[in-house]
Amino acid sequence: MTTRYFGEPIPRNEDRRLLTGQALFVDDVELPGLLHAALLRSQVAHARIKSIDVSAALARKGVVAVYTAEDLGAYWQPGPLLVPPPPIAGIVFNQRMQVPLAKDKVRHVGEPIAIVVAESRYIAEDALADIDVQLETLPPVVDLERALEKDGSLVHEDVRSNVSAHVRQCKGDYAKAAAKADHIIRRRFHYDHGMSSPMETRGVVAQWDARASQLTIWDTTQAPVFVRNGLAAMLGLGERQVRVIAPFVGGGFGPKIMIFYPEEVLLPWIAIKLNRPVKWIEDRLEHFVATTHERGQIHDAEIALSRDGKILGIKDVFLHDAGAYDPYGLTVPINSQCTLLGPYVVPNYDSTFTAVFTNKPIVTPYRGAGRQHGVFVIERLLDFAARELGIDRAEIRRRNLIPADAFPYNNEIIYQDFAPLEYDSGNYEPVLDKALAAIDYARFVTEEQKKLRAQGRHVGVAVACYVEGTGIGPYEGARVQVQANGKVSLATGIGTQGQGHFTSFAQIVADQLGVDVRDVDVVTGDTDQFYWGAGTFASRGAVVAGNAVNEASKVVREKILKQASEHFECAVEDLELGSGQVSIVGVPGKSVRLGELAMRANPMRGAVKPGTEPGLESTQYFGPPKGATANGVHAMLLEIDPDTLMVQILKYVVVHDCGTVINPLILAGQIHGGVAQGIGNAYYEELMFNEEGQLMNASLADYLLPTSLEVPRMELGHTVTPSPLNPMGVKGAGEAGAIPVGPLFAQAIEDALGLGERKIELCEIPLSPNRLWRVLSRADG
Ligand code: MCN
Repeated sequence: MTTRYFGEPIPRNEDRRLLTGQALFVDDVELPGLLHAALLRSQVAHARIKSIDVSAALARKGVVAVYTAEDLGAYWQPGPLLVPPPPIAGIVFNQRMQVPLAKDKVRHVGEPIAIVVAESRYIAEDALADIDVQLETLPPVVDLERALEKDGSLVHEDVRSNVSAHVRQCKGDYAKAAAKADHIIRRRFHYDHGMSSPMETRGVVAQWDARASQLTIWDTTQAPVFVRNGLAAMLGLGERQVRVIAPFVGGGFGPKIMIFYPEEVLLPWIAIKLNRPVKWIEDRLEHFVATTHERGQIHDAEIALSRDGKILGIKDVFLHDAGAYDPYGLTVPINSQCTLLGPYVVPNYDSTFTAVFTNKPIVTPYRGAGRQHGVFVIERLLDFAARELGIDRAEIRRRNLIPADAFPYNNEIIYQDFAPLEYDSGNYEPVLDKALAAIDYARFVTEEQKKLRAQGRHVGVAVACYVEGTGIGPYEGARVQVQANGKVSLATGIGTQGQGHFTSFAQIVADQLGVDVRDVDVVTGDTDQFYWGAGTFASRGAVVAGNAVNEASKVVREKILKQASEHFECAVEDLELGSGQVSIVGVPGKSVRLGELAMRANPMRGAVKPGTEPGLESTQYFGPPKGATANGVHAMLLEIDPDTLMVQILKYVVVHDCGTVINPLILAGQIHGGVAQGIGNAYYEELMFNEEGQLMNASLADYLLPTSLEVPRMELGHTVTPSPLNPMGVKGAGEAGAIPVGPLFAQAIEDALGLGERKIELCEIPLSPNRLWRVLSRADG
């Protein structure tokens, strides 16, 4: 097989449609008789519902229906979970799920109480003000530590505490290791609540065709098959009666998957009940309070080291803010717990977390899915250790890297997929070397920084390492089919939200079948096109769906060659595929086009020969035994103005190993996007809740997203350690950019301002200029 496309920076073939406004998004769906929905959401964080009177809203002209929990009958139940955790012995997990409309209590600002359906969104919004809800407000649980105080307010009374989950994982014997240590460094770290901000907010359109008994849903979901299966089960329909289409989705980043949102449960039910199509599009304010959040942890961590800077062990006790319900009260903090170990040899580890219910929006995975928090803790501990032991920051990292001959490397604890945390492969030192060389680290710390200081400039350097578990199961499938016109169609069940799947998957097919990459037509995210697919999350598209595409293409390739060998009456070995045809090697003019072979493989007459399958097509599945571990190092030169505390990134380097690369251009885009989000989460974005649980900055005027002015050009480098766990050797890359940016900022700012000499340490994220000013003023007394 010649690889004309695999590994090449092919421009994304979906971009023409996106850039010329041709791509369909959920809000573009217009249907005859379309109704519009708006939700009445709780204005308070914690209250008992005494009564709801919707009569005035119903009387408003143009209002078609108003529903509360009481109207839903047996349908009033939480939707299923995408990845429910298996029961694990010895783990406390008080899972509490959100219902579509609150009945007895509201538990966070933004929780839906009622839904109005009207002839227009304007009328629906106006009618919300007509609904009379009587609430008895309760003390809100906002602060993570106070949430655990005895006799305090309870988010879920039946749990009898605000503990959502409690998990301890150990490796070796930390206490013994600490007793022998030359240095023990303890610190407290805060990583605040945050959120994703996709360009397209969430949205659902539902249509019921009563004559065909067919429900069609356009949804901004990252997991259309999961939504189809869940709705079919909840509505008592056959799976074939429900079609879910996730058209182009303007960013997902995690929160558009994992749970069934109330709107996804309500709109299909309403469409059936009213026998009219209905649309709901989330507005930006709703996105701040009604789409799931992430982050919010407090770590008390300590690291034990030998005199020469070798890690002997780490102990970490942390609180994790689960929000009002905890569909993933385990997954996110387990990610933090595991990712803290990083690329380092940590012989002894003792980590305990308590996930806590609070009256804040629900926390689910968001790009990085809690890995940032673990990386922040270990990377900061290593910085402080380097300072205390008088070892260079890059050097202390190098001394502790897992050596290349130690793989597969078992970390002896359980990972987010509830399987043992084993790194399949890696070669960490060259990644570090490459990053240090690219940032010119040695010269900067020995010469350049002093020169700049002498000129009155405050420039700091930082380097941070991470590993990332990617490409976990369950399996994905793909169907590859050569059409009579010679073009190839590919269908997979995962959705796509901007990751370039239309191109990278086409590259795999094009190389296997010897066709032009533009002749591969890729369909994702439509349950009628492909029956199975868990969805796009955990950087698994390339590993899981990509390998399914490869397997299906390989089978079609074999079929093509067999068909052509019969056609030419020659051996398969004498044939080659290329330019959309099969040719006999060394015999000019002896070739047959794939379209013709496809027609021959689908004869209009005759019986199917025993042992053969008609058609040049194949459906294959791939599910890896466990996740593939990617790794990387980010390095940065940052200048800060000591008066205004505004920063400028002078240079940003990412060296990354995600195994074999399918498309370096797409990969670069993924890394850029991830770093941009990381920069936002590290420095600009801060969700500010007051003591009442009200989000005080729920607008893009007050919640600062980095723009193209704040996000620098990046220098990217790669090393390639193929994963042995899949035939293509790929590892995921979609989240990597976002993971180590927090510690990088903290380290660079400390270095630039010479905070180490003033004994000031930055142990919290986000580090907005305001926060930084508070920390510095506190330290200066
Ligand atoms: N890729 C590659 N070579 C590799 C690995 C990946 O060429 N060795 C390419 C893939 O073929 C794919 C892209 O990079 O086109 C991302 O692949 P992968 O890392 O497998 O990630 P997924 O396809 O599973 O996408 C999910 C991942 C996650 S978890 C989040 S969150 C995220 C992300 O991707 N959300 C995104 N990137 C995003 N990008 C956009 N624009 N929008 C989002 O919502």
